[in-house]
Amino acid sequence: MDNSKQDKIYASTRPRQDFVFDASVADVFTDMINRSVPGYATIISMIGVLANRYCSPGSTIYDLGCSLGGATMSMAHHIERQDYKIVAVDNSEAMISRFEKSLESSAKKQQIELLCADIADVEIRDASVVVLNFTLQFIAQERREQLMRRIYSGMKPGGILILSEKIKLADADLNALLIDMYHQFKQAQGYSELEISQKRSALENVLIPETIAQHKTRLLDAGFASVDSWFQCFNFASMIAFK
Ligand code: GEK
Repeated sequence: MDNSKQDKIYASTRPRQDFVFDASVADVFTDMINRSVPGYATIISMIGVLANRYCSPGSTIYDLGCSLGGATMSMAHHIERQDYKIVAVDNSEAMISRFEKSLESSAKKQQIELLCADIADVEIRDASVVVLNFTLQFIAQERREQLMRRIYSGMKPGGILILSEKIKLADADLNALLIDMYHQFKQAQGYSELEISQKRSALENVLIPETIAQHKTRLLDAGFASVDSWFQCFNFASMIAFK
């Protein structure tokens, strides 16, 4: 699999269409997410470190919305114990088939189960670590609360949820500033103004960001004992919640 292809999807003018995780996105996804999510590499590697710390004997780890398996593979490489498994889920056939292919030659494949499914339909059981790395933002807002409750009830006491999201800020001026800084970041990553604006418009109805306060309230309401963020760069953040 060629994971190094450059993302040129929005480089020339194209009719406005909602963003989907199809084959053309899956083909360039590694490049796309690295150049579009500030701090992605740091978050991925810290997910591995956290998973090693919280993975308990015989437990299951869930990577919900796994795409090509960035977080799954980081966890598999960091976790020192052997008595665990990772269930990696994505509802994009294009993502799962590419991830499956890349796993064929991996020494970690015994540890990992791939599911092409909607995360709303996956039973969460005996989970010590649950990862939602930039996935919840694509779930309809009215479905988020129930998902969090299901995740919470499938987790072991002492387990952690890692939730990374594009966020919005309550203050309109600060929100505008962070979006602006983010667009400068994308330009520095080599994206043109046309690419930035076409992608933004494609994501408008698809990626619905919330404030950190909204996420915290939902997680606490779902039963989590404590929640805080451990990473933020511009309007991208990652939170940890303890059961
Ligand atoms: C990473 N976590 O590299 N059920 C299953 N999967 C879904 C659903 C759903 N309902 N909705 C969206 N997805 C990855 C990056 S990308 C983030 C995650 C981004 C999947 C979707 O198919 C896509 O692969 C992933 O969630 C979001 O650490 O592109 O900004």
